Amino acid sequence: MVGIKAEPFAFPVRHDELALIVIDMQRDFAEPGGFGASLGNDVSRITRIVPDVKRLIQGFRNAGLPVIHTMECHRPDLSDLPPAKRDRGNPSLRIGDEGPMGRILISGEPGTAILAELAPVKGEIIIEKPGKGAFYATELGAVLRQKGISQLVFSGVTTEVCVQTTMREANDRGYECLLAEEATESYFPEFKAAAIAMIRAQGAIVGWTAHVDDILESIA
Ligand code: TIU
Repeated sequence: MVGIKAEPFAFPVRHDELALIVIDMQRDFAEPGGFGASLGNDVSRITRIVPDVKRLIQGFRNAGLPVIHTMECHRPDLSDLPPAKRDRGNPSLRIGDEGPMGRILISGEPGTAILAELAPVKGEIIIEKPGKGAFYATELGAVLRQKGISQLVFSGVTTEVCVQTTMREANDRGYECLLAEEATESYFPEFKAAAIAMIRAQGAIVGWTAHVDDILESIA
């Protein structure tokens, strides 16, 4: 078995147990007027990774490997939104408020949708999650068990928030995790760099990191 070229050492890939997770590539994080912008962030950084996320998704689709999309969002009645999350910081619009793309981070609203270029196709799983981690209060664990998945390639946003939180949740559950470097982004370049460094430090304490080209070559 030839592993995927990765840091801190080759990723011991088992193609029949591998899936791609695309974290929160939603308009709310990438477009003006959404949740990310309401927190004061420059959202233009996020759209720059769309081509790399797209070719990663396409590679998994071409290989017949599962692609799982997540969306950070809440129920319209806000019953899954802890007040501590709604009230955190000093956002110009809070979760549930009416914004230019509909209610901020609410399931089914236009702004909550996945970017059109990265939209899921028929048969792909979409996990709606109320937290930063994709395992908390979702069916993700059951879905992966049912599909016999034990290795996860990660992409999406933001690197140090929802992506890293989900990688840590997955790592503790026994999954081997590989982060696709060009297919993830943060509003803060220094946080992306730090997250990549801390994930693969100490002999892959949280997981591996690799370039999109090397991942695609392995599954081609
Ligand atoms: N604010 C921020 O960096 N991220 C989030 O709130 N959600 C995700 O990372 N998806």
